[in-house]
Amino acid sequence: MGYTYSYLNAEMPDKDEVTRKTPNDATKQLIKKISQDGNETYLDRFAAQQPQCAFGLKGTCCRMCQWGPCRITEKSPRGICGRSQDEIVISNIIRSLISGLAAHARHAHEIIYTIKGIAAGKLNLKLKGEKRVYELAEKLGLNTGDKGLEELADNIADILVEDLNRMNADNMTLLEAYAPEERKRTWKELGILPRSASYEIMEALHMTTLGSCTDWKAIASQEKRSALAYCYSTLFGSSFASEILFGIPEPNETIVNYGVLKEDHVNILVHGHSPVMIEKVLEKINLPEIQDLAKEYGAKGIVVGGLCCTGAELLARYGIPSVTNILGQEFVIGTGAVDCVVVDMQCVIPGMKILADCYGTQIITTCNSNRIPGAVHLPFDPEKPETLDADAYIIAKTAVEAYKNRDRSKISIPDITTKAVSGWSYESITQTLGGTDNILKLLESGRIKGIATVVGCNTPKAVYEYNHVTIVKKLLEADILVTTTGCCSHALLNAGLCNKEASELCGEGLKSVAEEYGIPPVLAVGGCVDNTRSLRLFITLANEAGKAIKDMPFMFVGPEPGNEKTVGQGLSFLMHGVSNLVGFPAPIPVPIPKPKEGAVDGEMDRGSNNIADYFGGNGALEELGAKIYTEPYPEAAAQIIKMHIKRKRNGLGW
Ligand code: MSK
Repeated sequence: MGYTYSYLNAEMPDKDEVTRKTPNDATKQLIKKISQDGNETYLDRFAAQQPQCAFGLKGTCCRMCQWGPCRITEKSPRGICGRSQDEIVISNIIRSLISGLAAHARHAHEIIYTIKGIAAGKLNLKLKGEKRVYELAEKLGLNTGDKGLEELADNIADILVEDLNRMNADNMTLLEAYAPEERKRTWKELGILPRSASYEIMEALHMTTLGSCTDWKAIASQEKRSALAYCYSTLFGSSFASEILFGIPEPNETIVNYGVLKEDHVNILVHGHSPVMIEKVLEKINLPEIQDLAKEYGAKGIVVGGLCCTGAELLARYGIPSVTNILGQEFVIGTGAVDCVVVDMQCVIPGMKILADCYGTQIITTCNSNRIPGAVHLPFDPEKPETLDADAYIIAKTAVEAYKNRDRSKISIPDITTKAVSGWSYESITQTLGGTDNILKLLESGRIKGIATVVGCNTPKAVYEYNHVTIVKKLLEADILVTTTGCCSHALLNAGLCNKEASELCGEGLKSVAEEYGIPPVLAVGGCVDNTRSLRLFITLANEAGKAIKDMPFMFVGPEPGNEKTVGQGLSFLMHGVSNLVGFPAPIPVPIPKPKEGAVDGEMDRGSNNIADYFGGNGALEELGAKIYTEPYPEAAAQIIKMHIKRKRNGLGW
């Protein structure tokens, strides 16, 4: 029996329901095994947290000063300072958004300063993304002259840093270079053009602290400004910088899922978001002496597997098998076969270390922002990179040495692997499908009805991976092409939906396209910052059609929202006119219909509140041409997406 929250119009699953309905059999096996081993996971802690705080779930708790906390009820409609529900709810949302913005900015900072370190000759790494460097140089109007690759990359890095840090009112350079003209006009009219990540974080915190802004609409405008800073400084910034550093990925075939781990091999997992240190560690793992060391300890070899977005990036670039996502990180430790997890930044949950201690797994942290007590810590700092090579060597050696400490009585690896094609970039999608003009023809003819980017985290509030997989299967049946990133991509990869044979699950139109062009119907485009690749595709296709994006049959879908970073992901697309479908109510009171006063026939009044009406009603629609739909039940969610795409096609006369 799950947990019912009537004031959210939603139910949440308990452990039994997750075990029954989660789509990956490997997960089912591991949930049972970990329980039998007497250990707990997030599922047990989620149960212990029930019932969850109604004020927190609705966003009506204010902790932005030390007078409170204040909670909004019918009896107390204002906080002690006089703040209303609207001001509190929108302030909570913007604070989530800028936390996500700060996380992606930190990611961008590490990658961009790595480029600068290479250009300065301080880092023993090579730039692999020559193509992206020259494209960006041209797009940003740089004088290439007789500059070498490193110098040009350094010039670009300076521009990316400026977009992170600008304090004056100049426009953001990447936004100017990549945003559609129609949108730039819209944002200018709305007065929401951002300065930089740092400035908008500062302003958002300033506006929402005690005694600052009490106009919820002004805070909503700052929300939109911050979302644009998020999109163009930290998503585009991180994604482009990674491509400069590691190259633009190419599609590759590989094997994924828990069964890639091998009992008689050293199993090393890599986890997080910023794979600079890992790049070096991989180099060291391949050294003959490290391979020999593994054999000395009795292992037949070394397996490297990926978790979360570092996993998604390595899968995209090198075909390194990915295993699972944020909520699978405890399950994979429960195999008892993981010798070491090397983590960099973000989405590394404390529960993983607790479980690692139960199964004798070594954790190594490589980012000063992500320290974990009891873990070996060897941080990478692009501004002090002198020890990078030596540290990477120690990490590779420590990981291999952990094999000899493994408790062999607790090993059980689900024998489940899945074939997948990954590594789709903006370039490879457009080239493989015959160019943007041809993709447009496929859309117009209806062989592809629309494109949905289905992305994001997992949440304990939904059956693990069930929403991701159920929604996408329904979209494929309806001839809707899917792009995916991040934790959602792991669910879809493991479910076999990123495999060419998944064309069998598609409607006739999409099936024929997948077979003709040799693509899977779900294109895994990388880690969460690589949502830019789908956004660029939407921008170019709309441009090719001579339409605004808001008129095109596209949608952003976040079926299992979890991290604070997801707020900005959805809003980035919303700002461009792409409507969102979110799989669980955001911390905004849900407008629940109420019996009409004096009505005798059960007639209801539509429920309403300003913030829900803005994002899910006419407010955002009138300003941006897009809105946010919320639907926790995946079958109903798929129906909403199909209807949305159909409406857009009707509008275009397609
Ligand atoms: S790892 S941000 S849980 S997608 Fe990027 Fe997954 Fe969300 Fe972290």
